[in-house]
Amino acid sequence: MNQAVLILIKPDGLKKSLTGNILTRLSETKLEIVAAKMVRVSRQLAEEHYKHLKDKPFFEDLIKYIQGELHDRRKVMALIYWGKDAIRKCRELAGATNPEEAEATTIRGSYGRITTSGVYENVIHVSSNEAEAEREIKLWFNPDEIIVDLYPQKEIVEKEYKRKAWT
Ligand code: IDP
Ligand code: MG
Repeated sequence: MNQAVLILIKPDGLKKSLTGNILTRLSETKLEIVAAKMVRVSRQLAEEHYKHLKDKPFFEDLIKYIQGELHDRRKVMALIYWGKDAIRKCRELAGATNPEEAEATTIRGSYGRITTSGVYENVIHVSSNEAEAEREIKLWFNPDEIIVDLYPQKEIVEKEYKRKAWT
């Protein structure tokens, strides 16, 4: 069954120059990358992405972490991988949420750490199931940024829509 999954290379992954290593590891899955971009993460986007954790004691630190405030890198790399069993394959490669518990051969086991203040710096986000993947992909991407049609879409005409153009 073909699935789409949202991958984020988190600010610690970018700061440690791990983008190439992580993408190389993910290429073992033989999945197809169907979207990729750098994103400056607003507080609103961060809170919406992690809304299932809103009541956790680490929520505020998590929001700061994904916004890059702990690493002086205010960006993440967002990608969509697509193909057979994409979620299971990517989550297996990513490893456990707690980087100290993640198998040493996984991405989080290789590159993650827990800071002295208790932040799980686990370098990568991977959607946890199909419903979450759809919710997250629709949050992070517009349909025209994805090179396949993942979900039903419509055409809209926006009047007085302000955007930047090349001078
Ligand atoms: P996942 O990223 O493996 O799907 P989630 O439970 O969805 O795990 O948690 C989202 C993120 O929140 C984790 O990747 C990690 O950065 C952070 N997190 C989760 N649990 C803890 C915790 O107990 N302490 C600190 N940070 C946590
Ligand atoms: Mg999760």
